[in-house]
Amino acid sequence: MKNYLLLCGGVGGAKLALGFKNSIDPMNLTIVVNTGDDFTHLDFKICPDLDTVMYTLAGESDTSKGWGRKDESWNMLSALGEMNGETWFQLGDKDLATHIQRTHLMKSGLSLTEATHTLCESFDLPKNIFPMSNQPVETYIQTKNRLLSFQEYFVKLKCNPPVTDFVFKGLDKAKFNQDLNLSVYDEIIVCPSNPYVSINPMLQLTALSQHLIDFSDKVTVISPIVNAKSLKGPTAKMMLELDQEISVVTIAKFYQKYSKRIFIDTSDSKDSARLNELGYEVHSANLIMNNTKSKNSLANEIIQLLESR
Ligand code: FO1
Repeated sequence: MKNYLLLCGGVGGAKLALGFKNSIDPMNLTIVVNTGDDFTHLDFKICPDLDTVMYTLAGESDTSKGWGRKDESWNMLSALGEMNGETWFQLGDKDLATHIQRTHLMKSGLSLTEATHTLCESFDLPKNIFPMSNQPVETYIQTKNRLLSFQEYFVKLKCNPPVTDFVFKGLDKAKFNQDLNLSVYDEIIVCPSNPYVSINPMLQLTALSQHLIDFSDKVTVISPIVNAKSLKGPTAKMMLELDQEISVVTIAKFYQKYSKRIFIDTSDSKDSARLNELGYEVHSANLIMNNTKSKNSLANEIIQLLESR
């Protein structure tokens, strides 16, 4: 079995990561997660994408919302609201325990990777989930009038302000996770996550982006655009605001220097020839992962193809 590295954002990426978890030995799977959405809220260190991946792989996620924990209660948030505290970012009681524990672990000196692995252990998960960096990188959204922090844009303003650009702070100090050795991976999968705000922060880390450029034959992109729409979240809306065509072609152009292979949904097959022209080997599959079977079968299709390469 080959060694697989998954580059993963939140909800869409976590679904494919679960398909991989169900299909291969954890020894052969490493999941690197975006931390550009991380922020400090009410003095807690919150890592939404790491938690989405961790909860999803542990079978603990709220699958209807995509984020947070299943069977959640909201007593703390209600009590906080009664005190006129900040409730725009909804923290469930069980989810809050994760943020309390992570903040405590990091204040006592653990790196984000070590804190993530301690949390993974408590969810009976192997230690194969890694933050993209142990140093903070913060995603900001440039809108016409204002530069917004990611969660202000995403949660407080519900992705409403039109986007003109993306800004990443902290890049002068941040390094791609130095606990990982990129040369051990045979195949690198770009999960169906938002290219602009979930994968882009990782591509700002030179060691990773240079590796992807140097080994682009090992990199397979799974499109987050299906039937010319976003699978989830604001990808299509952002494309429109950036004057880009809402299609798999825009995804392919975004990753052109990093990848030579793309999986698109069968509903987008009409664009195959244009993707070939951009230098891609194109594979069609069902990319809608709305149940365990479809998550597993997409992961299996990708694995079967790449094992035979
Ligand atoms: N997303 C929301 O749309 N509203 C929320 O109130 C919210 C709370 C929240 C709490 C913990 C957590 O880990 C994630 C949370 N998210 C919430 C999701 C999250 O902010 C975004 O999905 C990601 O940052 C984008 O990948």
